[in-house]
Amino acid sequence: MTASLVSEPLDIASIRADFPILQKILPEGQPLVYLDNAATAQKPRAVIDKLVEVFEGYNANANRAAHTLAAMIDLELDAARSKVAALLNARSTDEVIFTPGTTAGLNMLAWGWARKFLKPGDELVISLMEHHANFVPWQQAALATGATLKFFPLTPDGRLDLDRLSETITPQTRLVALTAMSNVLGTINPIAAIAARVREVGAVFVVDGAQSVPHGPVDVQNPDIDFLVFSAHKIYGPTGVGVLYGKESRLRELEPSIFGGNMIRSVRVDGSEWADLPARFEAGTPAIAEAIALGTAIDYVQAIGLDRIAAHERMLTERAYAGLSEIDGLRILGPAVAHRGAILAFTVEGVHPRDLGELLDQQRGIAIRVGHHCAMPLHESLGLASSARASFAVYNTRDEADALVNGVARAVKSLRRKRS
Ligand code: 7TS
Repeated sequence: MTASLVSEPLDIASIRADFPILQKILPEGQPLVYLDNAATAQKPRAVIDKLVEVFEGYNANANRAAHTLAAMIDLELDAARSKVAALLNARSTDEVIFTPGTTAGLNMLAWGWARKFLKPGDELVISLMEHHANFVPWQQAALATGATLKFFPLTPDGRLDLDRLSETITPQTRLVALTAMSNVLGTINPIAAIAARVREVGAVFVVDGAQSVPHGPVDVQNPDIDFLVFSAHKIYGPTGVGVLYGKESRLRELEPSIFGGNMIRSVRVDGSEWADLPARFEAGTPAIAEAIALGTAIDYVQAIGLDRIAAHERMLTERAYAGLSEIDGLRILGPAVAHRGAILAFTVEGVHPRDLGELLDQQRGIAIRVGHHCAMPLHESLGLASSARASFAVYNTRDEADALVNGVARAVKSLRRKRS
């Protein structure tokens, strides 16, 4: 594959043609404007076709090859694992564990690492901008072990406050778990600076890549991180499957937390021994076709180029940010565009986010998310119960960014008129 040129604009029309759902006309007669990509991304034809190919062509259980179909499925699953390893720049496919998703991966770490190693006096660092999936498992691990849950201070505009890095991550810190990109504030966190401090104190660094991996290049070796989790469904792949990347030395410390078939070397009546990596952390039948189709989704984004995807989404974000900022009483949560990815959450004075979401959907076919976006502590710290959120993907257009801005402006006017 030739190196992609960031400066070369993407052919969005041909990208859109790859996504059957984007051709859909909604019941009210409008085309779909899908701006809820942070919740889940739509699937290109190639991913949908891959699922059909597996189920029609060579469906079998995995890791049991004794017949032709089983051998084919194992080959395909191995190929998908290699594609994930290449995407992340992992040192080996043994460092790639298929999981049911980001939430499952983080729970595996909270059970298999935090609950195994933490004791009273130890510190665990997260932040208030974490999704509940990167919040509750650590909170519960801290409660169970007596370790202290510490919060990385945020700046008033919603960034991690690096001025307080050394007092936050200290020699007492055993584990730091942070999102690479906030699913509400859109903040892109300075993973390299944090990784360097985590190394200094000898702690473990867990990166929640659910929102970052789909939107730009990632390299687990640079900066050097221990664990990274993400979900296939946010990177144009199927639901039900995700990835736990772990540095081999860390995976060897991690205790399995789900036991059963495939993850054992031997089982005796008085005890068991675990299989080697990665099988040790893949008990039971995995989401086989879905994991294989994740490989296809990775091919899809690699062919476009993650750097070009990032550049296109940045253009959309800048445009929508500027337009929304003009609307009277509208407040965008989080930092300036320079520090954020393709997520814009906002509130409007005197307008309930739910009413706004309903109007955009019904009158304009614009799908956004409203609510607390599984980040209740963050909303609470901002004095909010909920917000409205638009989030972009590679197939979104300039016109859709404008439709969002115009749609919000008109909806706000009409909701305010109704109230007065
Ligand atoms: N971490 C982050 C940063 C997320 O945004 C999400 C999902 C998760 C973890 C959990 O991923 P899952 O695939 O295991 O569910 N975020 C969202 C969202 O913002 N709207 O819907 C799901």
